[in-house]
Amino acid sequence: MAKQEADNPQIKPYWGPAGGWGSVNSLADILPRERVNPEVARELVRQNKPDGFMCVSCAWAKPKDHHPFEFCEEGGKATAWELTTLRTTPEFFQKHTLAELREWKDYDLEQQGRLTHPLRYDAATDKYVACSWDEAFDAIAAELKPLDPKSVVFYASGRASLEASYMYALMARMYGSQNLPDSSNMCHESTSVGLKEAIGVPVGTTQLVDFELCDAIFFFGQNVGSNSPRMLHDLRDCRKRGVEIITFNPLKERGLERFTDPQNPIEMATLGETRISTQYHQVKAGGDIAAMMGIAKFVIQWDDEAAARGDKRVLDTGFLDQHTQGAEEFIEAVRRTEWADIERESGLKKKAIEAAATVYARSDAVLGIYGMGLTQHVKGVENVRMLVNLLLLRGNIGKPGAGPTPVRGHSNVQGQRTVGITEKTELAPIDKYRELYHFEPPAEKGLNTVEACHGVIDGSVKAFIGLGGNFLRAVPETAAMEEAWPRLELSVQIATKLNRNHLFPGRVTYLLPCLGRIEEDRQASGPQAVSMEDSTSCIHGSRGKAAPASPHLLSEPAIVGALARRLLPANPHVDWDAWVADYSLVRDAIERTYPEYFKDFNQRLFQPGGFWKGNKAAGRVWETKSKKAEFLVPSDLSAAGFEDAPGRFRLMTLRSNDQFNTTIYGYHDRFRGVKGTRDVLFMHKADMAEQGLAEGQIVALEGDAQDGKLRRREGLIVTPYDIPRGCLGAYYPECNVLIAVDHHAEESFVPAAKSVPVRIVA
Ligand SMILES: Nc1nc2c(c(=O)[nH]1)N[C@H]1C(S)=C(S)[C@@H](COP(=O)(O)OP(=O)(O)OC[C@H]3O[C@@H](n4cnc5c(=O)[nH]c(N)nc54)[C@H](O)[C@@H]3O)O[C@H]1N2
Ligand SMILES: Nc1nc2c(c(=O)[nH]1)N[C@H]1C(S)=C(S)[C@@H](COP(=O)(O)OP(=O)(O)OC[C@H]3O[C@@H](n4cnc5c(=O)[nH]c(N)nc54)[C@H](O)[C@@H]3O)O[C@H]1N2
Ligand SMILES: [Mo]
Repeated sequence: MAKQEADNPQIKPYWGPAGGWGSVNSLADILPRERVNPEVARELVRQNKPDGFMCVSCAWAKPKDHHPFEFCEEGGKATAWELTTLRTTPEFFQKHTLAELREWKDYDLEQQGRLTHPLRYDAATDKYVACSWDEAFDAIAAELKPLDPKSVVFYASGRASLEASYMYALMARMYGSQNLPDSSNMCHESTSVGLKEAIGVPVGTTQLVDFELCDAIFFFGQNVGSNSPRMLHDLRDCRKRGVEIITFNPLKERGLERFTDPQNPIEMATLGETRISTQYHQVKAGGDIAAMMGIAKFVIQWDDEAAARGDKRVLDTGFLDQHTQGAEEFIEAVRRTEWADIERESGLKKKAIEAAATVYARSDAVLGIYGMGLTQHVKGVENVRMLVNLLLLRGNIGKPGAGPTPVRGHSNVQGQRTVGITEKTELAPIDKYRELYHFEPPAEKGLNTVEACHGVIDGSVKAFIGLGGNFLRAVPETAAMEEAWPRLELSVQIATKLNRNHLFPGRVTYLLPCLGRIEEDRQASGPQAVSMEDSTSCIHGSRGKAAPASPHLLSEPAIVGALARRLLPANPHVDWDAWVADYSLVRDAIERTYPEYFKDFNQRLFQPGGFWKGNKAAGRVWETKSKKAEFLVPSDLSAAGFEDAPGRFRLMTLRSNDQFNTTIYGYHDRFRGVKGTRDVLFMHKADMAEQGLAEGQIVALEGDAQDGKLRRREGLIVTPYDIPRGCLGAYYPECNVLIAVDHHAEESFVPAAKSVPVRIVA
């Protein structure tokens, strides 16, 4: 397929709802482009259903009582993307050197279609050439054996199944490496750290049923219309029950404003729509701690007044006494905080915060839903802790209809952490590994994503294995990372489509094509199923039925098993071949390793709605240091982690409605009114005037990290937008070049992609 240029840029406001006809049209647009085969229609009906396959897009929960079509626009696009009939064959690679392909856009690379053959990089011609699987595995094992395992990174991108992930983590540790970062390190690691410290579990405490029981939802920094559209059904049902939805987001995201259900013929025919948010607060990027402090301040003030009158208290004092630690200190800190500071740091007026606090104070069961708008900040962990503080004040954790509800990204990112893909020793099942497989796992902490980037740049990382993903494109510091990558001794990528990371070879380089989840996975014992864990800790089986994109593809478990067998000394306690032949044996191993989560794993694999792994905090058992739920006094009202200064802006790097992370489906961002381009800089009109910029003017951004390094992104179109003063918006991954690798969340090391200090260069 020929390269396709971005068409005719057009930027104008979008007035329609999320979902609706726009969503059907957008799907109708991508299906022919991907030249999908007729199987797609059949597969879409099986999506997210018991005994069907679990969507490869987001991790939102899959209901027990499903809709006739349990997929959304984005899930439909993801399915079409995987089932495309386009192919990236060895002939394609014969025609193009990597130097040439590095000039292509992300969109054009993936648009070539599915990879079909295992490939080796040939430095003499600067091309990939087809090779046999045996050659690839032998060469990779031969390269890895002499290396210090601590210099090898085993990345995972959040999509691979529980079975593949368990095997991958075990292989890495048996080899001697605990360098097991995954996309979670760039995403919800602030959740995993913050919730664990505060309430003793690294994940949200709620399930789908809590949407039926809540009476208010506080919604922070998550773009539901683009990134987890199936949740719009749950939100709409909440609205129909009169649940108040209070949203905090610098941008007026359409999915949080209005929704027309594309699956409801009456809504479609009448253009009926549901108003989603009942209050919409355009908080400054990094302003959520301040906003939540303001809400807490009102709640505490009203509680003082109620106590003085002898009325029912506003704080849940019984809960605070019995279940929490640090409440007095936190309440004192809230009392000390000045309104002027809250207003300045949140960008919100006291009156607006009072309106939100009023809803909070009168609701008995509140969900706190959030995404990257909280986690991807220097104070991302404190953002999460502050949301917990707020929920704890009124006992909103561990009761029906209430609790923190992080919206996870990749479809199995939470599950990968559950089954051992983690760089943290305390999260690895060390004792079980010893007991079941008789080896001594690495004891010291492995590298997270940021540390792995440092290692690539400083040369201490010698080899990189990627189980999916597009690491080089997803991480910060693009220029230095691309410059350093070719110094790797070994670069191995397991992937379904060609992406930019693949165009940066190491000394030895292999690109290994794998089956996608929608495709039939046939092994010695017959067709296999795999499993994943959704955002609400429910585990689902998934069975692919579509014909594989090429006869030369291997499944992810088969690739990991084959490599492990060559790399590791024989161990009578691990039969990799038997596991590859029958994945139910891997599930047995997972059950033996984590009996508390995976009891009767194989029997429950296809339980409708998934089976719940359980959650201590949901039952008010707190596995924290103090054995109570812990308050935290935030260290700062701003989550940005840097001072404001004249000419310095907070850049939010965003996803469009036409992408899945680094996979670019197209050049439209329907909800934000952008057509035909991704080179957009969203900016407040008053800031434009102050900077002397005109609409449509082309500018560059420069990183303002104050470390003496030049980081620059050219060619952005200045676009007036409804965005708080001092904040800018532009698309990820093209703007990652502006992010310093050291600009990350404290403690969790999540790159702080939602407040990047930048300057505009006209
Ligand atoms: N179609 C599609 N689905 C996806 C993905 C995709 O790329 N495409 N990606 C998947 C992945 S891996 C993930 S992690 C999720 C990501 O899903 P989200 O968590 O929604 O992530 P973003 O799109 O980065 O947008 C975050 C939202 O936070 C807002 N925001 C930015 N800064 C702040 C702030 O300081 N405070 C507040 N309150 N809000 C802020 C932005 O305006 C935006 O609406 O989606 C998953 N699902
Ligand atoms: N500036 C900025 N940077 C960010 C973010 C941000 O908001 N702003 N978000 C961060 C977040 S939340 C995340 S999760 C990361 C995402 O980082 P990654 O997970 O590394 O990136 P993806 O774009 O999801 O990976 C896409 C590639 O995965 C491969 N792939 C797709 N399906 C499969 C499969 O079934 N198996 C295998 N083996 N490969 C497959 C394809 O080859 C495709 O090219 O980016 C992070 N980076
Ligand atoms: Mo993510």
